[in-house]
Amino acid sequence: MRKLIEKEIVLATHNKGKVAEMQTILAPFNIKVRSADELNLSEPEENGKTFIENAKIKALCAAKEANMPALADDSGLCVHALNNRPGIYSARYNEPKKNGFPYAMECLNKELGDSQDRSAHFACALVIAWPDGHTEEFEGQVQGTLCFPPQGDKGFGYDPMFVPNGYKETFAQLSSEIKNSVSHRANALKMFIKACLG
Ligand code: ITT
Repeated sequence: MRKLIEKEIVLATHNKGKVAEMQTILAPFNIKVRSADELNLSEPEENGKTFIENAKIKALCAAKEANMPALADDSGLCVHALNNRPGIYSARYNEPKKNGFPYAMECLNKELGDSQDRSAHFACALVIAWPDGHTEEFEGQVQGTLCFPPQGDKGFGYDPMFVPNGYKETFAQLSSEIKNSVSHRANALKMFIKACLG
């Protein structure tokens, strides 16, 4: 396991919600965290078959372009009654970037129909890559239940539909402190912090 000795990294993501959460969780550590938008980094094609493969593509591309360690997050919502779809295709499921997440969530709810099983999990693969091509991988999950109609306006993406186990409100209603302590991203970041910053 390679430790991060550099004092500056780039987050290889163009998703502002992810950037905000990752910057908050990494704030107590003494590292300067830059964003991909800030450094004008390109968006490589995500043609992997797993969260880890896609995170690796993004991290390696950003590390080479920025010439500094890059931390990428590939994540998604896995709905159990739909065989874990949309999964790695969550950002492409009914084109939420074009049609909005309310529409994607409505489609998801329609697909579920009258299924009694509303369980789901968010998955997050984190890969840190160095400019020399070395990578380290971490995976986190959070289990929960999907509700409809969506509730709350915090967070991003599918948060208004997702009630994490042990809570009665969605990630979009709960405080960012709670989401950032129990989420898939928080769980993966805790592993990264322990392994690479500890
Ligand atoms: P980058 O590739 O630039 O990181 P992206 O948004 O395309 O940005 P992904 O390919 O990893 O990122 O897709 C993740 C999808 O899963 C996207 O639609 C998110 O909205 C959703 N998602 C991931 N984490 C989430 C979270 O914490 N809350 C709600 N939705 C989430």
